[in-house]
Amino acid sequence: MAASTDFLNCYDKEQVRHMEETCILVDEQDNVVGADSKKNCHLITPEHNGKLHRAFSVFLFDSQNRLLLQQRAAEKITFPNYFTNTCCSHPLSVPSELEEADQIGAKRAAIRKLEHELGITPEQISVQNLKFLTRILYKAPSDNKWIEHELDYIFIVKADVNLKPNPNEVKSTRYVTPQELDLLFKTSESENILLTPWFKLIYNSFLKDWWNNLENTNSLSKDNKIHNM
Ligand code: DMA
Ligand code: MN
Repeated sequence: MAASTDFLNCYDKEQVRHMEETCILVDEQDNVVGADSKKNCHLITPEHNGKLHRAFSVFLFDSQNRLLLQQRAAEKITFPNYFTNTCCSHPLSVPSELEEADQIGAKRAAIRKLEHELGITPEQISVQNLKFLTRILYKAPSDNKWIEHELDYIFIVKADVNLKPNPNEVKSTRYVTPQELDLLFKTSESENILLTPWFKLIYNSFLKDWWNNLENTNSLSKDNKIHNM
């Protein structure tokens, strides 16, 4: 058995430890169908191109309506050094994060990871501050070993926060206006700036509309659809 995980030796030890977390396996309608390790959920093997699992993505806007971006740490096993939205991860297969009413399980996971990745303490953002918008389904390879295949819950939050990024997770952070983000997307190829595939999908579909309605987030209705992207 030990030999089968030897290929993980080339990665950061802390990130390899996180690969033992237990993610929630779902079908394309978001019904829970099981649980498996973060490693198995993201690994490309002869049998599986990853395994579809539940995830979340947070988009945090400050009081000037700027979006907080993070650049993933070089230590990340998937999508290292990529720029992306504020915070992403997975609810775990534990009772508190499996709870589905009001997307509370995914919200609890988001609170946990906002603190772990960015040092945003739960006193600064609570589950009540997270607004659920929609779910997207997508698949995107990171390299020839690792892949994302997720049913991703999207949350927005408006808050001014104190950041204390965890260097094992986050290389840098930056607040952007819509114009600055457009420029980042336009120049990303020529400037060799990496952007995560899920952030690209959301930028190209929903983000403008959300950004235009931040003053009245109640006008952004909660969407029961799962968008297959
Ligand atoms: C996974 O994010 C979730 C999405 C929406 C891509 P991640 O790779 O940052 O997860 P983690 O922080 O748990 O490694
Ligand atoms: Mn994932």
